[in-house]
Amino acid sequence: MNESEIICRFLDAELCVHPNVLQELTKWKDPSEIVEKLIKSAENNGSIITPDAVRALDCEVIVKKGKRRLAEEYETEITLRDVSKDSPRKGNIEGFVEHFNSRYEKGVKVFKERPNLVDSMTVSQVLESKGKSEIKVIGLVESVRKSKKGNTIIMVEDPTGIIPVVILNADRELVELSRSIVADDVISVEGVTGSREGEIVIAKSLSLPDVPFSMASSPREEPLAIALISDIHVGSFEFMEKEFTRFLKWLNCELGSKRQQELAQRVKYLVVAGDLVDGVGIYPGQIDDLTIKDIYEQYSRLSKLIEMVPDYMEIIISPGNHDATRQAEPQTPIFEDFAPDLYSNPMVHMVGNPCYASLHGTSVLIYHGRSMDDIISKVPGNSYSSPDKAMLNLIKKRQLVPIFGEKVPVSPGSEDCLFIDKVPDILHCGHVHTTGVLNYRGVTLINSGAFQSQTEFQKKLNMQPDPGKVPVFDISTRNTTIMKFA
Ligand code: D5M
Ligand code: FE
Ligand code: ZN
Repeated sequence: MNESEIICRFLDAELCVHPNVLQELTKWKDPSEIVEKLIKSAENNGSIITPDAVRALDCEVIVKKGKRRLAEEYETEITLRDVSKDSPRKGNIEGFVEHFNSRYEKGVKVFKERPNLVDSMTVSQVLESKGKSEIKVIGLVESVRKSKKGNTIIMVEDPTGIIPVVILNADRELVELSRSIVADDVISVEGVTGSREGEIVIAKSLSLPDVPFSMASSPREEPLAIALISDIHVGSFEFMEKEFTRFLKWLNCELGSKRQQELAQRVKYLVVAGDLVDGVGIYPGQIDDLTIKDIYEQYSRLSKLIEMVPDYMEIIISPGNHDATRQAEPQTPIFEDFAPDLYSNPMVHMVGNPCYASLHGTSVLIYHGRSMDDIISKVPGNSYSSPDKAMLNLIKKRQLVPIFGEKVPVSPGSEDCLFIDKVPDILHCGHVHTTGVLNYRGVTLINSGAFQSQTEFQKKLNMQPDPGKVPVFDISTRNTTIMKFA
């Protein structure tokens, strides 16, 4: 019903309508129901429909329901780059060689954007430089160890050779920095060569590819927001269905304070970073922890919940280690046969893990975050209680899976598509079931927690999840609000 249709309907009923009421009515998706109610209520109450008449009818609830949400007024702007499709995967030794060569090349490219590293040398050039001289070199870390005297030795290699880089114990600042360096990091070293038993480099400074200062693209004017979730674990005994339903109600602007509902009506995008269902056969004894033991039924239940998301939103779904797709990263999207109802939902975009999504000009790098288990257990100073700080390692190293050969299986390809070649506005992870938000040089690092309470396994490990929270990123202010549903 448009404005003139509304006026005509009231005129037919021999009624006039106050301009403020008319203005309100035209904002509603389908005002016909309320127009009829107003006509009926006016039968004994005079001939003008006033704002008071609307209030007297107590139809503000209907008003809210029928009203077009702010996010509905905006056309979708979405582009996806699913890196699992970037380069062919090769599961052989040659594939791994190409993969790590590509990691090195991508690292060099980032470093060479810095004016002071344009003239960096190759390892063989360093080995050939005679006597004591100042050098700059970029390479992959082959290993990190302590010498007998307690100095740190990092073996740095590139396609031309390998050289030990020594960090003297006295250099406390550099020692501290080196504690976060792991094998296969791409690093740059500035130092001096010293030759006693073969060439070595004494490091003066070390750096990771990192993020340039002031990377942030200019914020958008649209008053839209992105809600970020992960680790729903439908099918698990610990899936928090009540809290998840509260989240869905909030998305529908049916729950929360006025301010919270104002935020809800600006949500245009919902991003899900993996572990949608609990899956089957993920860990020994899991069967005893499942309320839904059939994976098809788990996805079917999840799809029903996802259908409750308002229809003007776009939903991007990326898999995690509990989902039905290959386990090696980059992961392909959840297989269609397991989740047909997600594939047939027109609001849903099924992508791989990781994936770059540009949502109204805001770039989101979605990665489930399995590598964070290794970061937290191997790199000093990281913990499950600060997932955002653990994510700092990923963005500084510009690598989603820094540690190879531990918890995360990697599918090698001619390109290392786990290297972060485009710095995103948001890096979104899940997996560790704790929530955290951190701003780093214009990049917002967000871990979206979970909708699963503590499992038996996590109890044994004394892991404390922090479930039922949803970070919501405002694209115009770049602020993140954490909504709590637990
Ligand atoms: O993982 C949720 C968190 O719990 C993540 O940090 C790993 C840890 N976790 C859960 N189950 C296991 C097992 N069986 N071994 C080691 N670590 C585990 P999620 O991917 O949701 O299971
Ligand atoms: Fe999970
Ligand atoms: Zn996980």
